[in-house]
Formats: sequence, C-alpha cells, structure tokens
Amino acid sequence: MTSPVRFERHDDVLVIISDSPPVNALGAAVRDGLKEGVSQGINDPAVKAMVIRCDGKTFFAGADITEFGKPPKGASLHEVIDMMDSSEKPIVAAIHGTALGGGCEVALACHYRVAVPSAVMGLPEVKLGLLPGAGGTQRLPRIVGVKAALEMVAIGDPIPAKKAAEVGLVDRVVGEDSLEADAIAFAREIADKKPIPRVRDKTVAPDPEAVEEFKKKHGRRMRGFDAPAANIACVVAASELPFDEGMKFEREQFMKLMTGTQSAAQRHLFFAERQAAKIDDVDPKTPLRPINKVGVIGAGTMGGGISMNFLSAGIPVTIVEMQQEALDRGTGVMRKNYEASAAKGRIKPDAPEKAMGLLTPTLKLEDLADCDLIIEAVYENMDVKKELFTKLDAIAKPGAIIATNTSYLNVDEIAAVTKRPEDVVGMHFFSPANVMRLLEVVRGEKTAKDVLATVMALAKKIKKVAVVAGVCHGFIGNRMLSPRQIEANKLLMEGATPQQIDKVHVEFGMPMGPFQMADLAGVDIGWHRDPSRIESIRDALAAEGRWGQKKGAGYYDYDEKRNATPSPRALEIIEEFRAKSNLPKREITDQEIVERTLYTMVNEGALILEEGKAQRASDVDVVWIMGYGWPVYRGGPMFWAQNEVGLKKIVEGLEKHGFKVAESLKTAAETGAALK
Ligand code: 3H9
Repeated sequence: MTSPVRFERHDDVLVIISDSPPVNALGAAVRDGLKEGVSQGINDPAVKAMVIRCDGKTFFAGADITEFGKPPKGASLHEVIDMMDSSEKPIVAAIHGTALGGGCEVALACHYRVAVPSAVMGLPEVKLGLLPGAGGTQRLPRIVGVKAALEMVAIGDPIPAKKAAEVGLVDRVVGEDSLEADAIAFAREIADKKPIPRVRDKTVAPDPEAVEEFKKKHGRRMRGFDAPAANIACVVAASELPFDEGMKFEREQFMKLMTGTQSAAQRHLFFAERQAAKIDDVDPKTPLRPINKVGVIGAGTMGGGISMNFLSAGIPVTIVEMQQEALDRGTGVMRKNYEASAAKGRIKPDAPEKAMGLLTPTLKLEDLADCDLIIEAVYENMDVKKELFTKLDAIAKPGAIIATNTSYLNVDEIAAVTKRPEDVVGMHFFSPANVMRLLEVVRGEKTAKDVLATVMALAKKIKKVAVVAGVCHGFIGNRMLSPRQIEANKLLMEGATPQQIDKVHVEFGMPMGPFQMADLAGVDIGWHRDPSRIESIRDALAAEGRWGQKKGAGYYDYDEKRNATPSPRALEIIEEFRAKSNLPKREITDQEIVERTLYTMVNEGALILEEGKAQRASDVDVVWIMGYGWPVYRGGPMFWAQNEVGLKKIVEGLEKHGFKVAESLKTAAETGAALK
C-alpha cells in the first residue's frame, strides 16, 4: 500500500506532505509516514529544516477517531510527536483548514507554526468526552497561559489564525494561496536560529483565580460531563508540574476518559450526526433543486423562528400572515431577537439589518408564487392544513418544494390534496426554531428523492442536523415522547409526585422533567377548554387556571422570576383526582420511574425502527439529543439502552411492568446483536 505521506526536497528544506482525505486524520499510515519523513529529515545532512503540511481541505483534523478502542497499529502519536519535538533541525507546521485535536498537538510539537488567515486551531477533544492526549494540555498552556488554555481545552472551541497569532500560537500568518512557498521561506529564515524553541522548555505560572472563575462561569454547561474536569486538572498540572510529570498525568487522565462510557457515547454521537445526513436509497450525487427564495406561512413563534434560519443564511424569505397586526407582531419579534443577539455580541452589529432586509412580509398567499420552497407553520389541524395545501398547489410554481411543519399529522394525507405529492415533504422544526438544531425531515410515501436530497443539503446550510423520519403519529421524537408522558401521568396517579419524577429525569441529565416541561410549554396546550370536563390531572389543573409558568402556577408554583417551588395546591389536586379514581397510593421508587418512563421510550424507538420509520438506531439518538435534551454523555436512548443499561435489563424491566416488548428488542437482547 502506498503511504499517504510523501516528502519533497526544496534544496535544504524537506517538505513532508500528508494526503489522506477527507480530513487528514492521523491514522496509523499517516503516523508511520510522518515518522519516516521526520526521520529522513533528521538523518539527511543536506536538510537544514522541515515543513509539515497537508494536501486537501485541511491540516490534520485530529487523531483518527475510528481507531479508538481498537488494538494499536503502527507508530503511536506520542512516538511521532516526541521525535519531532527533539529534532535538532527546526520543524515548521504549515497550517490551513482546521488544525484540531491531535493535529493541533502535532503543530504544538513543531518548533514554529505558520498559518493562512482562514485556518483555525483548536483542541476539541472535550466534545468527544476526551482530553488532548498527545501533550496538548501540557504544551498549550505553556504558550497561551492558563486562562486562554482553559477556554480552548475545557470548552473545545477553536480559534482563528489571527487570534492564534495574537496569543503566540502562530508565529506568522502567511498568504492564503501561498502557504507552502511562504512556509519554506520561513523555514529558511529560522533554519540556523539557535536554540531551537521547544514548548516543553517553557513554564507557565499557576493561575488559581482564572481556574475558579472558569468553573463558576461554565459550571452549568459542564454539569454531568466527566471530561471538562479532567481537562481543567491537566491544565492546572501544566502550571504546577515539570513537563514530563505533567505528560504522565495527562496520559492517566486520558486513559480514564477513553475507557469510560461517556466518551464512547460522545464519539457515537459524532458519527451518528454525520450518518444522519445520509439517506440509504438516495444517491449522494442526486442533483439538487435550487433554493433561492423561501416562503413561510405563519408569523407566530414557529413561523418567525423558521424564517430566521434562512435569513441568517442569506436566503430571502417571504412571510405570510392573515392579519396585518399578527404580521407586524411576528416580524417585530424577529427583529427584536436579532437585535438581542447583536447586543450580546453573538452576531455582527449590522447582521439584524442585513437579515431583516431579506424579509418580505405580506398578507397574500399569491406572493409565494416565486418561492422555491414553501413551509407552512399554521395551526396544527388537518382540515386547516388540507385547505392550505389545496391553495398552495394552485399558487406554487412547478418544481417548488412544499413543506409542512406539522409535528404529528399525516404528511401523506396532506400531500394527497395536491396534484404533486412528490414535491411535498415534512420539515418539522423544534421550538425555538432559530435555536434548536434538530430538523425532522418527514418522508412521505411519494416524496421525490431529489426533494429529500435538497432538503437535507439545505438543512446543513442553515446549520441544522436533519434526520429522516417516516410518516407516523409524532414521527420519531414526539412518538417516543408519548409513552413517557403517559407513564409519567400514571405514576402521579399511583403515588409519585411531579417533583420526584422530574428529579429522576434531571438527575439522569435531562434539562427538565416531564412536568417542568409541561409547565414551560403550557398545561393548557391541547386542553378541551371545558372546565366541567375533568378527565385527567392535567384537565383538573387547567380548569383551575394552573396553565404553567405563564400563569405563575401549574404542576409547580412560580415566583415573578419564574423560580419553581413544589405546589401544595397542585398536590391537593392530584390527591383529589386520585381519590376519585379509587386508586391506592403507594411508594414509587426512582428505579421504577426510570423503567416506566425511559425504558418505554427505548421500546417505542425499537418499534419505530421495526416499522422503518427511522433509518437507523443512531438517528433516533440524534433526534433525542438534538431535539429533547437527552444528555449527550449518555449517547441517546438507543445507545444508552445498549451500552449503559444492557438490553436484557431493559426487556426485563419492561416485562416486569407488563409492557408489550418490541420483538426486535427481545431478539437483540437474546442474541446480543445491535439494534438496527
Ligand atoms: C484526538 O485528536 C485525540 C488526540 O488528542 C490524540 C490522543 C492520543 N477521525 O465533519 P465532516 C470524518 S480526538 C476520523 O462531515 P466538515 C467524518 O466522520 C480528535 N474521521 O466534514 C466524515 O466522514 P464521512 C479531535 C473523521 O468539513 C468526514 O471525515 N478532532 C475525523 O463538515 C468529513 O467530516 C476532532 O474532534 C477524525 N478525527 O468538518 C475533529 N474527523 O464522510 C473532528 C472527521 O464518512 N472533526 N472525520 O461521514 C471535525 O470537527 C470535522 O470533521 C471537521 C471537518 C471540522 C474537521
């Protein structure tokens, strides 16, 4: 097999080039090639300096994650990096694209770094539940200091070349199109400079204040995750221990994380997210329909949020409402949201004007005639949607994609009222639609393949993670939410409190439990609005005006700052309702809550897979992590069930409570095969 690494001599400079698409990950062959190249440079008396660079779209984007957990092959990254670091001839890293993780660590072990303006550098291992395990935690603080290093390793966001140059991580920013030539020229300039600067020889002062401040600032975001604390400990070690001891500490911490379930879950998510973009029976080269203008029907919270995604991506939007007042209110909210983001520095100061300049508000559906994609976000009612789609069929231009944002309804039934069901698709955004990253793309029976391919590509453009779902009640996410809600309500009737059930969910790692969520969304949602008809605890709460946070009362009581406290009145209502049903009250254990509210979701997920309503188990995981706040470090419900709990236990738990277990779940539990 030919090596992905080649060497080119430019007089006294040896250029070592990796060409390993797609991202020059540092797999065994690349590591071996680098080792060979550096060793040639060291041993060839005619070579005075070396340059390491990559072909393709990026400098090394990190260790090869697909190798993790497998038996080691070839030279280790440590071996290669040690060899580079101790070379008596200077080595220059020539960076373009994304120098991430192990790639950034290779650059840090080089004696000099040059980068093009568009390059970024970072140590994102924490996002994979890891830490930079090839010296990154020990070298980076020695260059940028404890404070900046904490941001880079314990949060994991990369920094652009210009910033890297300011903090001393990059020695020179070079021409965007002349990286190799400029790097060679730079190598010649420094070839004879002695001593060779080695990061390991530097020291960094401890900064306990910065560490405390960092923990305070990011405590909430890091809750439940193991990796941030380990990253912080390593940065502290860099400031307190000699280099070699710090490296030993880094190694120990790395191995702990690498063998834990959290990193396995986070790595699973990394690949799951990318896999979700692929549709099994749609050729990735399918020609896409051009989407230059989008129409959105409905300027409420959902329609406004949906529109913002496209405006932010520079795509003009025509937004339609029925009344001028509602239209003004909707566009006003959008403007306010943009301005708030600009005030917080999240977007450029001129971004609100730019985005709003691309918006055309109108009261006429006919104005959607020139749109390439039309998304309706109107009232969730089949008759309303059918009437609207009949009108859209007459208005939309040929080839336009017509999408419904329904969160439950049958997309095929909606499509059937048009003469072009192949152009109809579901685009289920999650609220707030301008923030939440998940998009369920609902594939109707007749949805054309190029429509799907176009919507998936568009999703990437507007920075969403799209998952394909089949037509069924609630698609993937809401369908799985349903058994959880049913069981949570039954548990209340049997003696659990909202606080106990919510606590179990929050301790599990969810942002909130089912009743906190109900209070936030509105207890009155879907209520029949007849106070004399009390058929559930929810009805009883709604009938008393306990509509949740917005009313200061729901399953909990709220103060003016919306802080929740357990509500004696809500508990009374629950007791009264239970008494009427003659159900005995009993102690409910936290484990029972887990089994009945979470194992049932796994069961529903398995049914969804059996019915082909999701393409793969990892898609189900992506939906629950991106759309419903399932803890990232538990990898999604299907990953959690298979890798943390074990399917046998899941099946036993379900059977114990009398649930009908999905056949595929039983088989997988018996055979040990993975859920597909
Ligand atoms: C590490 O370095 C540990 C060290 O400290 C060493 C310790 C000893 N490995 O994202 P894309 C694949 S941990 C293997 O769609 P983009 C990816 O799966 C690593 N494969 O492209 C996809 O495959 P497919 C630290 C990788 O342009 C294809 O490449 N580094 C890796 O939107 C294209 O990826 C990171 O965490 C990898 N490291 O974004 C960086 N990276 O086509 C992870 C990508 O089959 N990578 N692939 O679906 C990224 O953040 C993005 O991929 C990147 C490109 C920004 C580079």
